[in-house]
Amino acid sequence: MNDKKIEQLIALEKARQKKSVNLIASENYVSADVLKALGSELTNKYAEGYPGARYYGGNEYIDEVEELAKSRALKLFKLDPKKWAVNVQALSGSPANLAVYVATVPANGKVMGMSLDHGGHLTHGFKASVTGKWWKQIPYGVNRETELLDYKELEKIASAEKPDIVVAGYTAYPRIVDWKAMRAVADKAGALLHVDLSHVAGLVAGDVYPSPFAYADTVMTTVHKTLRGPRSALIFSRIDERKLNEKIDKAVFPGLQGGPHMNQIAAVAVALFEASKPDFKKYAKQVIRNAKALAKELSKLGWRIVSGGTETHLILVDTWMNGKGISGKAASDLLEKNNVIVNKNTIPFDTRSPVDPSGIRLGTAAETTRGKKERDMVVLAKRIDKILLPRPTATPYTRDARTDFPSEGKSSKRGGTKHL
Ligand code: DSN
Repeated sequence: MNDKKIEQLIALEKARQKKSVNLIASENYVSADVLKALGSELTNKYAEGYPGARYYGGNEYIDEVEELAKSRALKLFKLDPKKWAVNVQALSGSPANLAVYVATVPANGKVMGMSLDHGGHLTHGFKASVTGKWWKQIPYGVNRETELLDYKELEKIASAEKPDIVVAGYTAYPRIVDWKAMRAVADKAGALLHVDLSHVAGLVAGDVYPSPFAYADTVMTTVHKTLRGPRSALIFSRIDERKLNEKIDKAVFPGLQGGPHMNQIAAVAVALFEASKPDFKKYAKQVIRNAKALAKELSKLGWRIVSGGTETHLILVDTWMNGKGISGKAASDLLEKNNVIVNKNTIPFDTRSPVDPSGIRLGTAAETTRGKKERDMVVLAKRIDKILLPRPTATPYTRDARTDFPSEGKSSKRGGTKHL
């Protein structure tokens, strides 16, 4: 590159990625083919509009790229193109969720979404996001005792509040979501069911996590998490008399965006092609195996795992443990100094602040791409434990913890695990 400064920064970032253990639950490593599409000449092209109806000339091949991305997206999630449509132009998850609300929720309407501190997302109606300013959030969370979704409780909220849309799908919920039960929640209010599948889309594509499509009206997913593609988003919608697909297309363009990023859309198509291969199913299975192995070993070492375990790629660790452990920020900083990259995260009913919460979130999608297996996770858990403890303030603690790994604790339900 002639721009030596940027060339150097890219090289430094590449080296940082190489030397770090990446446990950011929302990150992954794309293939060389995805990178090639991202860095291609497609970035030069303006393509406002949709295939066959563009506002600029010269879109002959661009149209084919977009159609290919759409047909691959529908095929990957086993959707009948007569019943489901997909928009592939949204730039990423937040604008995609915004487009869904613009298309479907009236001004000042209600968005029932999980609170951010329980594992929702900014765009599920959080007050700092425009989705919480233009619409009213009806928040919900997990049960204090089980740290799981309590669908009957959610039904009560939906009945009382009558939201226009119910958002299911989370950023820090390590468990399988009962999509049918979420449909029942939406039905209590006569609301649309919108699923934000971003975190687990790759697991659904790999057939290791239940698909929400039988129950949802709209499904949005980013492409860059477990799906292992570029930063972008897909918005699926049912084709029926409600014309959700047409409204969503209009909300994306011209509602919220101009020209789509066609290099990105080509890279999405490549990632969808890769995710349709048998190897991707093996990958998705291994992602969950690795998460379970990491959670089990951390639990064995005495760390409290929120909800007692995981059924996905992600693990929420209560590092604070009511003051007997270490705060989420301190844990994340300490791990980073030792080249283990995680993010600090609130845990449900957190007593600390989002900037220095009680937990950290770990995910195995990126390290599984690098070929890591269960035995590596055991080593990694020990490494994490060693980095975090002992600290000057560390005191031995015993913590009652619900766990998926009862043999590691003292009793099956709330087995105290000792951490010295
Ligand atoms: N920021 C993403 C995550 O880390 O979960 C969600 O968009």
